[in-house]
Amino acid sequence: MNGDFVFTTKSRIILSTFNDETLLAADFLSHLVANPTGFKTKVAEGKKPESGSVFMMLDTAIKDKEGYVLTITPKKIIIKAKSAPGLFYAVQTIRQLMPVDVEKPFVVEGFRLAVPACEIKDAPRFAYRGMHLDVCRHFFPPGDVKRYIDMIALHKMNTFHWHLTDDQGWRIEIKKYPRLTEVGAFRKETLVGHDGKQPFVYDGKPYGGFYTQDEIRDIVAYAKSKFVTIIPEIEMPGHALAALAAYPALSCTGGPFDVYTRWGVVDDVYCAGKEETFNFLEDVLTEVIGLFPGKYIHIGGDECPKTRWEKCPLCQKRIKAEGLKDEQELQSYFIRRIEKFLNSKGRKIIGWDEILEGGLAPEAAVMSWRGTDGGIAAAQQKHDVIMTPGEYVYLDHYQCEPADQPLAIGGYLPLERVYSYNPMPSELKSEEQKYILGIQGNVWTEYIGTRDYLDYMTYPRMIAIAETGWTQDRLKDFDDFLARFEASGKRYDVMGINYFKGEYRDTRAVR
Ligand code: TNX
Repeated sequence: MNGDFVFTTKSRIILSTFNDETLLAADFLSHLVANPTGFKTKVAEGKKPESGSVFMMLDTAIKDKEGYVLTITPKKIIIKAKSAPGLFYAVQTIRQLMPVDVEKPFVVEGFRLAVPACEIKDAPRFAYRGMHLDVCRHFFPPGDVKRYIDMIALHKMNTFHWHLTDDQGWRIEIKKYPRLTEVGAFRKETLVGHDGKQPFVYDGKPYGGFYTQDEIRDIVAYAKSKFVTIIPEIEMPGHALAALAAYPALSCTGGPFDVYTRWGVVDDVYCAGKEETFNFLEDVLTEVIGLFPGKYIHIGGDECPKTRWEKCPLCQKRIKAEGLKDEQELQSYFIRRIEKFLNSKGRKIIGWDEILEGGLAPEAAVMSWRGTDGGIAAAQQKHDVIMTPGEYVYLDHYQCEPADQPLAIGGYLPLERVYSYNPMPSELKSEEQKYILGIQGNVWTEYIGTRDYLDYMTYPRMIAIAETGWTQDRLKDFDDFLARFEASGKRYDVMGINYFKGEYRDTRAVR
């Protein structure tokens, strides 16, 4: 089909099913058009397409929950989808077909908003397509978080995993425990350079920040308007030093502690022998549940040294009383107990793959980060899995030869290698494959302290992850992806995204 559809002052957006959710997709398109053109496309309810307008309808004949059929002719645009997210993804596709100046947040004189005629029938490969952001090692203010969510939505991903607590900072206001943010959200200074290298050098600058509950509610609503679900992560039993600095009685030794100023893994963790620990965490999680409506709560579970538990009389007493074999099983007890609580509130837990050790909690979903073995094992045990292996999707790793790059944690993960990943492990039998819900990229921020550097590390590698989550493996082609990125890169320039512009190929690959 030839020609263009051109948005004019008369264009309307007609919704055949008018409700809060479909309206979000329509409003998003209306705003998109308004920015560079200066005119508002009215949203109205109606049963029939109109010439010069966009018609959106829900269609039960479309099988995939997030799928859509988009038909653009010079006369009109028709979008059909099973549900509102599908309408929204069709709008994001329209956006990608628009001239890049559509991204300008002001009126562009003489702007002709045209989209080429075409028909697109599309649906995602995986139901879970996510990005994680660590706001503990470095804090990113609400505006940066929303911008990150915008990029998730632009790339048709649907989940934002928000890593809110860790040794170096507690970032979420909890009304019942004000010291978590008064004390736990700030550290005295930060290590300079890589950890492990002695003598340690610190920058001498106090650092911190947190989100108030009002800010969190605002961000959750913002994400919802872009069909992004937020999974909050509250780390336990390890990576908890910021909380222990605020409430040292929750540790095995009683402290005192400082919010951590280095990186890595800390021996002091929540005491698994004290009832106070569980009371505290249940109180915290109760407030968290009130803020985040999604079904999953991430409880961490990774990198929890057992050093303190081995020596702690209360932890040892718990091991005996509960008939547990060892400290691994104590960790499993800890997670199961928290799971029971969250299940009783209608929520499900996700944890990092360490939660397999000592036995998985009955309903837990697993994020496989130490390679893919944890994900495979969990799927074989009929547990849901998100694939997020370090060697393919850890965007804190170097993306080209490190020599002339700003400091990063290590590793080597060029765009081509990210793109090459197939989240479905070949080891799984066909009936086990359904437990692989999808893929997620992780951005840990020990060495990422600014928004510019966050952009640099995240894009375009995030886009490769988004495509892997959406596109069937047999249709993926790196050369084609690169060629398309050449064009879409201009869009990110207009958006002010400081994406990496160096070597995208895996120069270490054995070909
Ligand atoms: C491991 S991934 C961690 C994080 C670090 C990251 C650095 C995971 C569950 N734990 O605490 O930030 O490595 O790459």
